[in-house]
Amino acid sequence: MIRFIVLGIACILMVCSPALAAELDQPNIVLIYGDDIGYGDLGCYGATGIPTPNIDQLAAEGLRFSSAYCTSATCTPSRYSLLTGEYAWRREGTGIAPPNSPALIESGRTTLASILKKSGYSTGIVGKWHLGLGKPPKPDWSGLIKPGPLEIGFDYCFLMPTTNDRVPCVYVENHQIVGLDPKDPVDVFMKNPDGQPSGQTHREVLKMDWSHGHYDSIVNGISRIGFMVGGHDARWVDEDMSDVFISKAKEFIDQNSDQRFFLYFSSQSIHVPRAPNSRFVGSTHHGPRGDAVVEFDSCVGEIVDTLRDHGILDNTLLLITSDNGPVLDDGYQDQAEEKLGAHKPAGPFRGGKYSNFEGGTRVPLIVSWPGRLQPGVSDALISQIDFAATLKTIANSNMEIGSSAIPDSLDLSKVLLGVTSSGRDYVVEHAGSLSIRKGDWKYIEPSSGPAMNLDTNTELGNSQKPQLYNLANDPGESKNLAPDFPTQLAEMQKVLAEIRDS
Ligand code: NG6
Ligand code: CA
Repeated sequence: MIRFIVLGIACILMVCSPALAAELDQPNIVLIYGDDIGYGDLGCYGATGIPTPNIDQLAAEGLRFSSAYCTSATCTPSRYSLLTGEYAWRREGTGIAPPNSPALIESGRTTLASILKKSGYSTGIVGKWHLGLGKPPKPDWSGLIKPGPLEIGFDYCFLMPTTNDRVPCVYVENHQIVGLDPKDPVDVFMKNPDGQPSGQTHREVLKMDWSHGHYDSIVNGISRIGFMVGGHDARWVDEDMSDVFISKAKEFIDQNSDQRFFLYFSSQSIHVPRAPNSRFVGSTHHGPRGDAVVEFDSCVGEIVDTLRDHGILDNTLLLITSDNGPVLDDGYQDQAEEKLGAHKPAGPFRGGKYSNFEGGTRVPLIVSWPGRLQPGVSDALISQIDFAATLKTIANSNMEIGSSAIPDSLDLSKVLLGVTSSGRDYVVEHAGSLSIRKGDWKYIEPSSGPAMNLDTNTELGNSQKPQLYNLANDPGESKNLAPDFPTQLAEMQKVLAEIRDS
């Protein structure tokens, strides 16, 4: 259903003067990527107990998508697909990257970043990476950490290398750990190399206790996945991480405000361990999980203010979305479940992070280009797999790319800018299995995986039987219609098989 009258940018471009057209060309692009933020976690998607005024304002003045998807129900594959335009499930080894993972995207590959760089954009990433760094067998943590983002199209990077619950708990700027004392080199192990205190041996000293996993090295009073040695002066403080990332993002914008730029702001919020700055503690009744969403919203506000201060907000396309669906207890006892109340992190959808159900991959997507977009809600089907081809068009790139580059990415620029609400015919979702949504129908292929992730208390949507749901009247995927609609089922299976084999 089309819920907004489409005027939008195409009309402006058609009637405007060449000078204005040139001005509209090549907006700055800021992609704000949340971590584990669910469909229902933002005010503009129905959350009532978590104030997100900055995002809500962008949504009110821009476009809010109701059927936007990340490609996978976990981080690494979603991020891989986002940058490469290739479904991660086509590639071995693109699951959740461990602390010492070497770089997963080969140097020189065509990516969203390299396309924009070749189109004249200055390109930067600030925040979570989680796509591996360095050459096999593992990164040279105390030396030059490469390849990484700079080898696939970014001019600048300031990274949390993996996740905030994994070692090494240090920032990497371009090819080196920030603030590393050469006399205290960093190394990373999966077994305790030196008998150091851990979350298992010294549980009583932790400021946030773990619930499953996360019981190795203790950094900033929180035990993590994996062991790190060294780098004591370089270790991060979780409560300051958002401020650190925002200050680096501002620096990048300051330095590039007189030229086109692409900033991929990849927040750690609201991944565990959730440790928002004290300014945000208590800003919701939902404990650290809710407060971390508010901190994320504040970061969005700071980026918008910085763009406005430079007078470039009106020529900046902002995208706000998330890498996978929500989770409550992802390994730390932070009262996310106890303080949930009536809040529905996945909105009307079933499952969450790790799940084949819609909660795993249906995510918020807000698109803002102040003054350029007709405000509204779009029900178009769109996936983050499409960002590469879509932003290539919006960046007015003439770059010739081979057929093997960004192979699964579709140019949905008209959808993203609200010129049409006719999006993808289908979208592939990936968790333990593959699913496909086509129109209102959703098919989940059979699998022998467990029905529940017992650690996180998530319904995974795995079943040995094929599942078919009609999302129009059953968004919560409660009634399996596969036995009743064999023709529809066969059609969905055929389309998914074709995509898989293509
Ligand atoms: C899981 C971790 C979880 C989280 C996830 C990655 C355990 C028991 N669970 O393996 O806490 O780190 O990996 O999250 O270790 S993601 O958002 O980066 O995909
Ligand atoms: Ca994530």
